Amino acid sequence: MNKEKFFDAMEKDIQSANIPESEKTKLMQNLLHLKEQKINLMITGATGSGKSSTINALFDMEVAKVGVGVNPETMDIAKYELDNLILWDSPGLGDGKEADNRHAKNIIKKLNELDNKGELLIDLVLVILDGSTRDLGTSYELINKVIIPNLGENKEQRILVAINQADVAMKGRYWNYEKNQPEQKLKEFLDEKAVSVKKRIKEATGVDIDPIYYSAGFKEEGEEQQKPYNLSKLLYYIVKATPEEKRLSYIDNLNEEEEMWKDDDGLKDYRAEVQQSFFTTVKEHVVKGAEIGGKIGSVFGKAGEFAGKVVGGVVGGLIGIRKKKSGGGRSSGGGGGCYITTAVCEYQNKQDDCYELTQFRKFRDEWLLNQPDGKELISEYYETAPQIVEQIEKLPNKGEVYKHINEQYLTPCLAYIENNQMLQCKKLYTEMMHNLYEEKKLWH
Ligand SMILES: Nc1nc2c(ncn2[C@@H]2O[C@H](COP(=O)(O)OP(=O)(O)O)[C@@H](O)[C@H]2O)c(=O)[nH]1
Ligand SMILES: [Mg+2]
Repeated sequence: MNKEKFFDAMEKDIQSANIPESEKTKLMQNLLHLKEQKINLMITGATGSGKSSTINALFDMEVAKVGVGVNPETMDIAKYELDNLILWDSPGLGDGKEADNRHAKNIIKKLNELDNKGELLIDLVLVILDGSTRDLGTSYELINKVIIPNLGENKEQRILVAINQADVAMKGRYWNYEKNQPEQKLKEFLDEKAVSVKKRIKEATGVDIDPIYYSAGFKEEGEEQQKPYNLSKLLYYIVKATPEEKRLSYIDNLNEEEEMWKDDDGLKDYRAEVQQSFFTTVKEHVVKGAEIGGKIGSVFGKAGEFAGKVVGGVVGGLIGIRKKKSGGGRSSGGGGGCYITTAVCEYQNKQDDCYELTQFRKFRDEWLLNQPDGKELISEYYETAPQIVEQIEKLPNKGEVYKHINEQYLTPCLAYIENNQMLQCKKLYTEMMHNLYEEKKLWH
């Protein structure tokens, strides 16, 4: 099947956007630059730890080209190419002395390889540990002696450690198969395991790594598919650790089965976080230098929806988050960029071009943007506001919450703007964001 690609959707959006040609040119240049970015992800770990299962769970492997190594020295490392996403599946240690020596040599070589720009080829190494084995000795050997010494300068930024097979970490006990999640006992066991792995690595190398645990799930002949657990958390870790410019290349290649991404520890809304990461890349690297500011959502509406469909709910609406939810009536969210004010106004049945929204947008674009910390504040706002609104929308008493926000913050802010007390307005708005962000944690 020939899928439409995310970059193509973005390109179409740019071409048909209602913005000056000069801005289109800039956006296209930025987009072309991003299109050339390749991610090289190495996945390593002991044979049987679940590398293949993990790759299959995360990515849409049907289109993967398998690179067959002809060179006996590199034959052990399998290469998969999914557009700009390149996976290197490399055995870790534990296959006997001779094989281990060869694997170590191959990994070291790969980690030191440079791309055609003279930069390190491998962006990120994901080390997979088998959570069901007690003896992680060879894995520590792999991490502490083979990988970490060969990561170059910013070691912490190039390695992730993930403990797989969380379901059978206590031989299947305390795993709730119905809910597909660990019971408290197993949770504690896994948390401790993560802490002890962290400690062992820190002691041996001084490098700080926070391992996560998950289950890649599995399918056995004649049995029901066991779904992954914390797969979205794993993806969140991977995306966050990937250089910003390269992140969009994941979008086209994620596993489209929504079921795969559903079960996780719920400590964060991982899918929303991933979505935010992609959004940040669009904002910082596609829109860079182009004067479309608040129009970002209206320009990339289609690409946003497209991304939502393509990745089976992982990315959700991406850029058009608010737009999508409102079923088309709202050009606001992305278009206007005042998520919270828009939500409040909408709740009061006010139009997108109402007096309040217009004032707030003017405040943002004509005053705040020109303040030394303005850009940063606005950028932070784009990161957090959609999440806040999304949470409020789920609350049974959202009307009360909007009313409270309006009385406590927006009305006084508007009064400040009218009196030309911009600094006070900024102060109160910032305070509101901070408070809502903190309160949001209590809403789950
Ligand atoms: N119970 C359970 N089994 C798993 C999980 N991940 C992988 N497996 C099983 O572990 C075995 C080895 O997995 P595989 O992906 O081939 O490991 P690789 O050698 O590292 O590529 C297979 O039988 C998988 O079905 C998991 O999360 N839970
Ligand atoms: Mg394998």
